[in-house]
Amino acid sequence: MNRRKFVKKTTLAAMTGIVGGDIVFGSVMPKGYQPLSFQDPDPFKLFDKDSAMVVLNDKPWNMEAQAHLLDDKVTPSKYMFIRNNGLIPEDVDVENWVLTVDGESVKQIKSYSLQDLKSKFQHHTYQLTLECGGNGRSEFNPPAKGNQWTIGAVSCAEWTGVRLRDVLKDVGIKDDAVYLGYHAADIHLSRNPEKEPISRGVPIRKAMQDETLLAFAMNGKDIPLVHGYPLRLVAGGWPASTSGKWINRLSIRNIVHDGPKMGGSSYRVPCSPVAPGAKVADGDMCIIESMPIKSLITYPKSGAMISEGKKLNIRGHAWAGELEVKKMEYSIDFGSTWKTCILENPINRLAWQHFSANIDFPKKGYYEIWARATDSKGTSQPMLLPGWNPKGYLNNACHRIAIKVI
Ligand SMILES: Nc1nc2c(c(=O)[nH]1)N[C@H]1C(S)=C(S)[C@@H](COP(=O)(O)O)O[C@H]1N2
Ligand SMILES: [Mo]
Repeated sequence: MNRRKFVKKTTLAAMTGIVGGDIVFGSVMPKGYQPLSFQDPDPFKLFDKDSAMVVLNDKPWNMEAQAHLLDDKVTPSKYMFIRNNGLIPEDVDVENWVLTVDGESVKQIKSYSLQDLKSKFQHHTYQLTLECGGNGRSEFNPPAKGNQWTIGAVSCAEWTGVRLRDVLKDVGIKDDAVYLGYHAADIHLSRNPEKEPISRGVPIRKAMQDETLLAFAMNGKDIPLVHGYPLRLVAGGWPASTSGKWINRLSIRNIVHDGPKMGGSSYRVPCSPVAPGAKVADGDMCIIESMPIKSLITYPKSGAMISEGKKLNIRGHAWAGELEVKKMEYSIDFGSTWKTCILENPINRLAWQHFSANIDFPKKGYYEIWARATDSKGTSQPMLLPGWNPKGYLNNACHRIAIKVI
């Protein structure tokens, strides 16, 4: 965020929030003066995040959770990862926000105000898993450039909005439509208004699913600015890069959308496996669609100690992109043997599923708990790293935590 502009528009009350206390002599502070703590703002206060979140980058802002922070069934905003490709929009004028639907494959160009969208179409609420395609990137070798996400770039919040399908039906879509591309109000790092930081999208078949929303609320409130206020596309189960934030234009394309970050090695992986470090030709790269089967132990925190003779109750979540999770297992012997966990059904399609298990340890000492999910097609998580790819996407290796029995 441009700090100058941010400061100019900030009221004394909001400043108090950012400096983390009452500005005692605030009333005599020169107009336009920038308090020192603004020059290096506390990102946790700035975005209302828990201070145990981990900042990976500040230009643009990127922040991830730790496994134990994701213990809630529905992820609260304070534990939700932030992934920005550019700068957060500075002047969000909700009253005059317009969504335009255009492109080669619309019957006519149509525009909607937020009020139009909210009043014209039925509202729907779903819990939807959003995982960054690069979650887990930090483990690949040779290393991949980009944010070094460990395991915390995933969330499952409750989103409310209108079905994209209902809006597209109202606009009128031609038979040759193949892809939807989003355009948004965020700002390119260069501040060149001609450039978009990112403009991705989904095939029409994904756009038409019940759960694909144009959302205006998250967890029952306005979407926080950093997560896409006032309007966000939400396509659960797909790389979260397809869930465009701050949406002001949708293009219905008669070709695969070709916006920034649709081509090259962005959000694409080799169509068939390659050796680590291999160079892959553009034509041999495929766009990531449904995310792979994955799970996370969210309780206890890695490093926990328990007394000998006591059972340990573990819990967490598992998700499988477009599919359902069918089986959840854990191992305390480095994957030699596996035991079944209790696994709940999803509250709706594309929501993560909760698991738990009650574990007995044979004696004092160091253990690791490994968790492994299997999807409805029978595909299980790999125990260690899956296939290497140039940008380090889709690491769905088993999550592991360390435990000491004392
Ligand atoms: N307009 C816009 N939408 C965006 C992005 C962005 O930079 N700009 N980042 C995408 C990526 S790569 C991810 S992983 C998710 C992150 O969503 P979150 O920050 O709300 O967790 O938003 C996606 N939507
Ligand atoms: Mo992402």
